[in-house]
Amino acid sequence: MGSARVFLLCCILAIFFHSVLCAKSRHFKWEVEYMHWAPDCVEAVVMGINGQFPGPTIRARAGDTLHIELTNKLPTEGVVIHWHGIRQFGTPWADGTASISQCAINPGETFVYRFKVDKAGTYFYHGHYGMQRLAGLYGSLIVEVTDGEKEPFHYDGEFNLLLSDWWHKGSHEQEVDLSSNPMRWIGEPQTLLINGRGQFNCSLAALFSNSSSSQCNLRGSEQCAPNILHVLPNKTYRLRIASSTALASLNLAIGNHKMTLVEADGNYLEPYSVSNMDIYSGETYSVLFTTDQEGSKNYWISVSVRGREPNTPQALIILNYIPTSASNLPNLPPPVAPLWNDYNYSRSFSSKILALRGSPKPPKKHDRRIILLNTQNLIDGYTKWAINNVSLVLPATPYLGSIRYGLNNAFDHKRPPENFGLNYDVSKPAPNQNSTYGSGVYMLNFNTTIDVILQNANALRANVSEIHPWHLHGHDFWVLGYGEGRFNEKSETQFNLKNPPLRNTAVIFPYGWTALRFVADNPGAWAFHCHIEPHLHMGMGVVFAEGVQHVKKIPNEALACGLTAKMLMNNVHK
Ligand SMILES: [Cu+2]
Repeated sequence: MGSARVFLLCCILAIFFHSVLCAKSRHFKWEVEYMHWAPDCVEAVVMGINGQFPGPTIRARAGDTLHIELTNKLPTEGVVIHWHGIRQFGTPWADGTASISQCAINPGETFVYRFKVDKAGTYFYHGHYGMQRLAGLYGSLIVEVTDGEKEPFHYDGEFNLLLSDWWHKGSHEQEVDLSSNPMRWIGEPQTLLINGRGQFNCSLAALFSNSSSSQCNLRGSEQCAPNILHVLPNKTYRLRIASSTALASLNLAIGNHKMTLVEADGNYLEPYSVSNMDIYSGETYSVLFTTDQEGSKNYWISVSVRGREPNTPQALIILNYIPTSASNLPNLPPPVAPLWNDYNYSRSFSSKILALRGSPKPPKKHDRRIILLNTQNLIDGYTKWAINNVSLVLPATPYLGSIRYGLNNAFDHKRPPENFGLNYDVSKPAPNQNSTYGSGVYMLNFNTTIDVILQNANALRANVSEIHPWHLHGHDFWVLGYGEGRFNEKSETQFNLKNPPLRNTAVIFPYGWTALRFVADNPGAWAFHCHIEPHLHMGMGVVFAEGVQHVKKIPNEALACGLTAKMLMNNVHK
């Protein structure tokens, strides 16, 4: 019997006997809608899925195919959902990026996201149109190892923490604020949320805080009541952590407990023991901790802001040792994060994240190196972020369709710049702060090795340089290294080619550079952008495309806008 037949037979058996021999298809029907909710005890309007906020958690096994039938129940705006960290091999139209992989789904319409989750790990999903992530469109996506496979570590139980930040001002007003002249910055979030829950007008740990905040008086059934993690003594637990924040960089700690990082962005790490950890927007982690502390007490898990002067209280939840009552508040103060601007601490933390021994290694050499300068600029007085002095404006026709079908005029055909001026001083505000809008694409030769050097610089104001976590769609990249100041050819000696971690998100520190390497082996058009949503909204991103001629037939539903819609109509009428 041929292997194809064996496979077919196996699948048929699987369907009949619910056997676990083959990968499964998992079907979901989702409706996205606005709804009233009180994520931080203050009633607001959030974007929910099937009446839930955050959206439902998807659990699947590596190799499964997900079918998510997404209906847009928003009254007047489009929607898409991006499956963050899933590479979409063979299904680039399911990446869920408006104007890049597909047309936004119109109100009342349905789009089916059908794709394979090929690699075990901790992932999440979120809106990728306008500022819909800030509005609350996100949820967890967890891919377990295939039956019979084992993780390279042991644990007795697991918890899932989806981190986000929350503003009381709605996302539409925020969008207008950011696009105004002068720009009105959205400011720091009112509340940090863990699994969509936080407390704005009270504190779980008021006992220990110097502020005048009152002790929360929650019964546990409120929408803002914290999740409590119930654990047994002397066991090892896995915490799956994902940050969907629109802005905040975070630090997480568990009172009195050490944590061991074992997975990041769906790739295994050399075990790394820490007492607290930084988490940037777009990153995911798995950490292990052992409940080896005094069992008659409970402990705080705290999440704090880093990298920006904090104006948001810590988010807190309780680690409850069974059989101690969960209503006994911990008697020690919640763990405090390192100082918000202690970047040496952040750099040291990030540079110790390394791939597990035996992980795939990067190619030794690159075929092409693209250097991307990150600056804040002005265009006709409007404040923008720009990459090599080009601020990204997304076109009306998604790139995937326009490149695949050779539709000229869908976007700028001028090649975006590969580098920036030799004399540019990254430590000072730019002498010429003006830049331009652009929609050009970095066309990558299929199967070549690309180095990207992200170069940070001074923003518009003197002595200001911000953190930017960059996220690549469609690929994982190796993080070859971080450095300070301007990257030059000698900086290459600092590259780690031995055990660099594979990630899909990597941060650039103030005034520094970060070097990434990836193989352009996934036919499609892919966003690469700062994961801080207001920064992306202000133009902080680029688009890569490779091997688009190898992309199979794109579903018409992904093309029903702009020039591709015209093309479809002409084809029908011919
Ligand atoms: Cu940014």
